[in-house]
Order: sequence, then C-alpha cells, then structure tokens
Amino acid sequence: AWLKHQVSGFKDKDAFETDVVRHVETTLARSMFNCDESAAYAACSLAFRDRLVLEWNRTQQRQTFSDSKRVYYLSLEFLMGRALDNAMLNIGQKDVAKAGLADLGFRIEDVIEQEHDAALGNGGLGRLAACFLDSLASLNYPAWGYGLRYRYGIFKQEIIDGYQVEVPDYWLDFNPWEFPRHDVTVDIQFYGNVHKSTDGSGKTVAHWEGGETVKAVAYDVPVPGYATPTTNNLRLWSSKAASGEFDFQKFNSGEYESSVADQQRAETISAVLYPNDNLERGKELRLKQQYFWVAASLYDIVRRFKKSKRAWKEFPDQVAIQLNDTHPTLAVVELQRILVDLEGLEWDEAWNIVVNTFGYTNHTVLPEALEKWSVGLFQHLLPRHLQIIYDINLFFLQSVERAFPNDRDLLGRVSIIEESQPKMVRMAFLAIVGSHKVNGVAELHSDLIKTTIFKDFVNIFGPDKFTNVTNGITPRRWLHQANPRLSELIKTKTGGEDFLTDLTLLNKIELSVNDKDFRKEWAEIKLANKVRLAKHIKASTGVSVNPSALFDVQVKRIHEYKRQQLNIFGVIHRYLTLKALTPDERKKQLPRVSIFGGKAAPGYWMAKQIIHLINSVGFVVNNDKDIGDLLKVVFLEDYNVSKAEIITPASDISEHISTAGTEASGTSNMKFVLNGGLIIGTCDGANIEITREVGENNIFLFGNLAEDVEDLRHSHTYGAHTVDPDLAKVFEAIESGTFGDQQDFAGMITAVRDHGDYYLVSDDFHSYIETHAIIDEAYRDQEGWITKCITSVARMGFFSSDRCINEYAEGIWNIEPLPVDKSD
Ligand code: 26W
Repeated sequence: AWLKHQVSGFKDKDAFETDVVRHVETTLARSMFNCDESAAYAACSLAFRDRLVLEWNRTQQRQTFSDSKRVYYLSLEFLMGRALDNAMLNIGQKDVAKAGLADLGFRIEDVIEQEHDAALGNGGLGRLAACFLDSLASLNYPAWGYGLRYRYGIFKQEIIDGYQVEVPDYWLDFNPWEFPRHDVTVDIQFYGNVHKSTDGSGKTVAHWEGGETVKAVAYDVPVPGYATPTTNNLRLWSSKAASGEFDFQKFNSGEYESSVADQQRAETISAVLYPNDNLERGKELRLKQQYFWVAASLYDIVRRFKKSKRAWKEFPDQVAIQLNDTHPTLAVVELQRILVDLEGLEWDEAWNIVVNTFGYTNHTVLPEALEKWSVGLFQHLLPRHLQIIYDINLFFLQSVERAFPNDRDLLGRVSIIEESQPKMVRMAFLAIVGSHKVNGVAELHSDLIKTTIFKDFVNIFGPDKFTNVTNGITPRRWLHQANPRLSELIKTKTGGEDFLTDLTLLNKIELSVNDKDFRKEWAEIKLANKVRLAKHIKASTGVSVNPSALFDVQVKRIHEYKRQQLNIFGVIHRYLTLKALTPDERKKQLPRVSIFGGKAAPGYWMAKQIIHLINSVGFVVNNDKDIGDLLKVVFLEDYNVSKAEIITPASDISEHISTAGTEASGTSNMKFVLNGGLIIGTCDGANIEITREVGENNIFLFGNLAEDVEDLRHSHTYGAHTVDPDLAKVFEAIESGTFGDQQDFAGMITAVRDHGDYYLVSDDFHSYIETHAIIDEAYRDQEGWITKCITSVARMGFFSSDRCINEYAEGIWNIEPLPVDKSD
C-alpha cells in the first residue's frame, strides 16, 4: 500500500538529464560533445519511453488479471502525429524535460521538431482513431488498437511551380516508439482451394488448403493516457515472407532471384498506405492488406480469449470489436470461419457470437467511397470466405423473405451480393448484417444513412440497431499541446487542470467573458499564435503576411465535395472587387490572409487542378502592388498533424463549406472553435451540432440545406443552368488569363457551368460571398469578436472525444473503465 502507483516519472530534472546522457552515451553510442538535436530527440524519447513501458506492462497485467471486457478498435488508419510532446504532457513532466534539456544546451521546441510524424492515415477517419486511442487510455478503458505498420505513410506533398508533387514518406529510419515483437507472429493464408469432407458425425467440414502463406509480425506502440498510469497498446502488423529472410530451398537450388522476389512480394502487403480518401479503386493489393490485417488481429484476439478457458458463448462478454468504416469488414467473415471451420461450432451459434461482437461505424455517404469487391477477386484470393459470405447472405435473405414475403425488389436491394456485371460483394451491407450496432458520426449524418443508403436495413432490423455517436477530439493534443498558453489561461478560470479530463468545465470561462484582463490576455494569445504561423508561412512560402489581418483558413484533404473551389472562387471575387475600388476606398477594407492546405489523392485530377489554381491566384494577388496587405493567398505545403498543431490555434475564421449532406461530421471544425476561432460553414455534419452548442450568433452559416440538394441537382440537369452573376465574372477573369493559362483551369469551370454543378458551387456562391462580407463587419468590431470567441470556447465541452468514447462504451461496447487503485 505504500507503493505509490502512478506513472513513475523522473524525480527531478537532474534524474532526467542523467537518463538522457546515459542514452546518448550507451544506447546511441555517441558522446555528449557531438550530441546534436536529432540525438537529443532520440535520447529524450528513449528516456520517456523507459517510463512508459513500465506502466504499459503493468496496464496489460492489470487488464489480464481483472478479466474484464476489452474493446478492439480495428482501423486501417491511425494518424498519430508526433509522440514525444504528447508523452511528456500526458505523464505531466514536460516542464522537467524543458529544464533538463536547457541544462544540456537545447530548446525543447527544437528537440520536439526533430520527430517525424507517424502519418499512417489520410485524414478525418485516421485522426479520429488516434483521438479515440487517447481517450480510451485517459479514461482507463481496457482497449487495443489494431492496424497496419505501413513502411510508407501518406506521401509527403511538395509544391513545385504551383503543382503538387508526391514524395515517399519513409518514416521508420529511427522510431523509438515501436517495439518489434518477433515472437508474436501469425501465418496468413491467401489463394488456394476449398475441399469439403464429412466428419465422424456426418457433418460437412470445409478445409481451405494450398495457396501461399505470408507472415504477420506484431509491432507494439504504447499509448499513454493523460494523468493516469493506464498505457494501452496499439498493435501494428508488418508483413514478411513466411519462410524467413529467403526461401532457402530455392536459394540453395540456385533460384536466388526468385527467392528474393518472393520475399519482396510478401513485404509489399504492408508497404504503403493507400492515399485515396473517399475513393475505392478495387485493387487486389488493398484487399490483401485488409485480409492480412484482419486475420492477424483476429488470431491474436481469439488466442487471448482461449487462454481464459471460457465457453465460446462468452466471447462477446469478453470482446467487443469496432469496425472503423468497412475496411475491416472481413473480420466478420473471418471470425465466423474460425468458429465454424476451426473450432467446430454450429453455424447459428457461431453467427450469434459474431453479431454480438461487432459494431460498425459508417464515415461517409459518398457513393464512390462505398467499398465493393468483385466476386471473382474474392473467389481467387479468399475462396472459403466467399462461400461463407454466400451463406451469410442466404440466411439473411431467407429471414428477410420470412418478414417481408414476396418482395423481390427488396431482396435485390439488400442482397450482400450485387447482381451486376461483374457481381460485387457490398461490404457495407455485410458489415451491417454482421454487427449488432451501426452508427453514423454526427446527427445529420446518422439520420441520412437511416433514410437513404441503409433505409431498407432500418425496416428489416428495426431502428434500434442504428444509432448516432457524434465525433469528438482530444483536448489534450488539440488544446493543451497545440495551444499551451490558452490552456494555461483557461486553467486560471476553471480552477485547475480538470477541464482537460472533463471538458464541460470550460463553461466556467463564460463567467469571465467581460473580465478585461482575461480578454486582453485572450487577444494576446491569439495574436502570438498568428505571429507564429506568419513565421511558418514566411519560411515555407516566402510570403510575408500581416499578423493583424483576418486569418481565413481551410485545411483538409482536397476534394470537390469539401469545395476548396468555392473558397478560391470567393477569393478571386474579393480580389476583383478590391481591384475595382479607388485607392481611398481600398484603405477602408479589412486586410485578410487566405490560407489553404491539404493533399490531393495522386490520381485525382480535379483536386490537383484546384491546388494549381490556388497557387496561381496567390502568385498574382501576392505580387499586386494595388493590393498590398489587403489580400494574401498562401498554400501551405504538406499539411499534416504536426502542422495542424501550428495552424489551428492561429485561425480567426476557418472554412467547413461542404455541399450540405456530404461531410459526415468533420472534426477540424471542432479543433478550430476549441482554439478560439470562428467558423464559416454549411449546415452539414457536426457544424449543425456546433451551432446548437455555441449559439447561432457565434457561427457564420450559409448555403442550401441537405434536404434541397437533390432537387437542385435535378434542376441543373433538366433546366437551363445559369451561373451566379458574380461567379460568372470570376470565370471571365480566369478565362481571360488573369491567373495564367486558362486551359489549366478549364475543368473546374466546366464542372460548374456545363456538367451539372454536382456540388452546388454556383447555387451557394451568393450566400457564401454575402456571409464573408458579414464576417468582415463582425471582425472590425474586435470586442464583439472576442466575446463570440470566448463564448464559443466555453460551450465546446460536448466535443471532447472523452464524451464520444463514453457513449461508445455504454451504448455499443458494454465495457467499463478499469480504475487504477492508487495504492495498487
Ligand atoms: C476506400 C476508400 C476510402 C478511404 C477512406 C473510403 C473512405 C474513407 C474514409 C471513410 C474517409 C474519411 O476519412 N471520412 C471522414 O471521417 C471523419 C471521421 O468520422 C469525418 O469527420 C469526415 O466528415 C469524413 O469525411
């Protein structure tokens, strides 16, 4: 009882320094005399890692001995960003490290900067998974993440002559945050054939034989909770040739080259993260990745369950598995295969276990993002799984037929197999049938999936199977780490650091909204964050921006549905308007900086055109002497998590302007408001709930509503489509060559003018421009603006990923936190 149980940090800065020096001299085999910043980063990380692994092991032991139910979060993406800063803050010893590093001659910021982002994700879905891991650990839930250890994360984006160029992201050169577990491996089978035989009792048994085998090797990453010793595990699988380094038989018989080729083919499986966001391309290697990861994870989960010696029917009392979108849906089939083929359970008993184990989260309604795999590909790669899918479908359709007799249309609509040419397996339908709960990620989105893409399933399974869990973000990284001064200021008004674990306590700052000193400090922090971003802009683009101008930010993946084209057309409109003014009139205008960032999928031609237009507009506007500081346009290269930590706290306005009904939730909208910025947005995704929380006066909404989108699209196709007159002038300017060769941007214009304007850019343009004018006026009233910002932050408590994870834990996973006894 006298043993204090908490993250055993460093006794003081001297103890920290001793560990750093020891790691420099022994682990890294360098001398302190030539210890540069990268060596300091390595040694500092190793020193903190030592602290973490002790708690990590204790956490695993505690969770095993307590025999409590665990959740396994299966995600093909984990967009973790940097680990060191987060580990220092979660352990609560950043100040110790800062002082210690200073003694050794380093600035802590420079040391933190050395770390390469862990960028194993595309965007929102991957970052959500990372926020969830932080909340699960911080709330002491027994939880593991399972993913793939890509050798290359999302590509690094370079902007060359205004165009995106992709460069490979080789991030594993030195990664102190992962632990290879060469003893934890699983053999994964592909291809081959299925034979059926009859066992002693006359039962048919399927045997999946032949094909090729690849080895999955586990790499573990510790996930520290905030202000708790709980340190959970993220297990990432890496692929390796099953025969070891080379196939020695081949090697010895002189087939050296082909033995190397086999090895490389195996390693290809976990080599690269697919860079498509919201676009499914049906590539065989992607399906291989999915099965490889799912099969290794399930083998691991089942192995752990079997150690408990419980009956199979208790599996769902011990194990919850969450499917992050449809990417891991094969897990449903794989668990059924393990239970029926390998463990000998009856089909119905097995299926009951499967359905009670899984939950499925949908993250998009875009039709081009919904996963479908051809039956032929399945037959070739996973022949036994295809048979099981057919059986799942058969029993499902039989139950539908019983409940809704003689409705052939219905059977066709809900069949897991799409009767197209070629036939396709619809993964979302398989995920729904194989789960006990299906959720969307914001209220509007959850309503939309129930009334559109999954409507029939609501009729079949009843409405209770479908639910909403509005997304959230971790306030540790997105407030405390990204905006330390604001976090400090909030602490003084909420009475301590508790708001970081109970974000609803933010509401206390609303009492200080009229406190002069508080407001002054608030404004100073925002300005300092903008100065910091201005320096980054100067260093990365060469453009000087005025930190007192209004900073207008849109950073997210580039996609037509997110409508960066609407933003840049609006910027051009502003530029043309400024140009038409007299110099005296111009002086009265509000200076603005338009900041863009985000990656385009390498094969997404239109998205790349949008990036090129933004850069071309920037080139003209930023060098126009008439304009000066009134308007600057910059595109920040290689937007990622660590850059988001600089950009987010520096915005005055951020843009969340998707066509209504297309953005499932959005999560950066939450980050910007939490950091004291306001939003211009459409009535889409979580913008709607943000409005409910902060109040209509504190958000700038515009544009058509989701319920009207279908009719508007229809009117474009069947009526005469006239482009908004202000937008027409923008097109004229582009087409007259104002921003370079008009041919370069022709696709963006014809999409709106001639191809039906699917994303309603013209329909929303007027309302968008007007709303920006309202923003200008609101910003001129700095006192009113600050009031809006403070009030909004005070009301953002709902959007913590802690609230979100608690909702999953209660409503879907049925798991409880495992409290950490201080006297343990
Ligand atoms: C198969 C290709 C593919 C790749 C990624 C399809 C779909 C995806 C993701 C589901 C796209 C994604 O990241 N969706 C985003 O999920 C966030 C977290 O829920 C939401 O906040 C975003 O609105 C949604 O676009």
